Amino acid sequence: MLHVKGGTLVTAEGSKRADILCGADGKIAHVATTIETPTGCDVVDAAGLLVMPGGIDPHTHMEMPFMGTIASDDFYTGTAAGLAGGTTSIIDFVIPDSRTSLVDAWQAWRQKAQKSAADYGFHVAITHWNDQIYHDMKTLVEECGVNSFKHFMAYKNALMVEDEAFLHSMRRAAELGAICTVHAENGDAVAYLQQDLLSEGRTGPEAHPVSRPAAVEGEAAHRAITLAGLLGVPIYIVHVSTQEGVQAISEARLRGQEVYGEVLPQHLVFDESVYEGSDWLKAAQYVMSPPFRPKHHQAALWGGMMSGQLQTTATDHCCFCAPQKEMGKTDFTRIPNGTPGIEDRMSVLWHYGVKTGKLTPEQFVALTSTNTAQIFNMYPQKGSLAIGADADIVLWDADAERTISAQTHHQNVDYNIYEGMTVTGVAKKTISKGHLVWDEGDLRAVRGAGQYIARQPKRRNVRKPL
Ligand code: DUC
Ligand code: ZN
Ligand code: ZN
Ligand code: ZN
Repeated sequence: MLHVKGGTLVTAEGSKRADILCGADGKIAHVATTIETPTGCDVVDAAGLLVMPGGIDPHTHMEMPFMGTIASDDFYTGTAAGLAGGTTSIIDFVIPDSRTSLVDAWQAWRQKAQKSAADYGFHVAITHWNDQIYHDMKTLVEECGVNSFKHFMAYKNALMVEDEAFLHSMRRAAELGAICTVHAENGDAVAYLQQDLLSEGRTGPEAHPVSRPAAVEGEAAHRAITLAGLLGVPIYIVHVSTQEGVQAISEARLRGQEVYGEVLPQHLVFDESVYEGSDWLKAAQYVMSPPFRPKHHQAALWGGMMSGQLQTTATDHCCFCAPQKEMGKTDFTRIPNGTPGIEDRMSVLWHYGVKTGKLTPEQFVALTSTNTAQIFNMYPQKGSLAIGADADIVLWDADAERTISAQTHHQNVDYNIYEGMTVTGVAKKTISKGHLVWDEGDLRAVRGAGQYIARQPKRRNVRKPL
């Protein structure tokens, strides 16, 4: 048992002074203004700290096989790093190859994730369509605790889904009470522009953003929303990075369509200038998709979060070390796409969002935890501080500073995109299922302590089709 004493509770609904008692079952046993410490119960001093639901990162790629290599953070190192940054749950992605059934792939990912130090769930990627997939989706939703599917409109000749298959998948998911998520970039256009650039001899990382301009995301976001609208089903767009994307989502929501959008903190902080300069590796370290954009897109992303048109933040945490990035030394299209960041999401969002006055602490909780729990139907088990919820809690020091560096981070990767950045807002202590796993610099993550989050289907208001 753990008594979190003397802190200020912050949830998506509001803030109040209160104590929390975490039970031996890993759940919140009691919440009250003052609680008497039961005998034999450890006390965690939260005086002067904000006590918030642990972060949920709904978009990570631990040990993901991708672009001829495997992401370097595995389920243990990646989730442990998350705990050090206040994130207590992830939703990762099962990426089936064309020879493996969805259910077998899900099983293989469950196996890999056994080493997780924090709780985890899975979205399952649908890359094509056939009768077996139709049946497997039902098994996944009804027997495997999967209530979301992923679609890549990018990565032609690899993960890219055709529109017809996407429609089949969206209809099937809605029938089952699952939600579809989508990486919105026009994969045909990207492939075309990549070839164009290579044929002009533009082989370096500075060509990467040129091959995936904002319009490529805008078109795909519009198309995904239109296709979902044809069927009257909800859609969740991952890593929205452009004004065009925000606009497409906002307009659809104003029409009454159920559309959600996710933001990555790195898109709020970095712009396309990261690809300039003579240091090849440094530029390659920022190669991810969607790429970093001209600066003006950041205002649209902030506006979307402040107004509630964008609901979640994630990291797309996908680590590749220098030798992996160097696979694309002579051809930018072969640089493994991905940036690390699970450990830094909450601090970076607090520093640039709450400290600047753009977001309230309550909005911060909504954006880092509660909205995700609600959309993916884990609420109130996750994303809340209610009695009976999982005791996943972060004790936040709103005034402490830390300087981010690969020298001190816990992510299994040899660089940090935020290297040298000093941020205000630090996870002082993290509690996972009632256990203190991060205590002011002391990481006590336990390999295998993380449990699978079986997510139930959610019957949604299927709207009238367009
Ligand atoms: N984008 C990345 O940068 N990495 C993993 C997959 C993705 O869509
Ligand atoms: Zn059949
Ligand atoms: Zn993506
Ligand atoms: Zn991703």
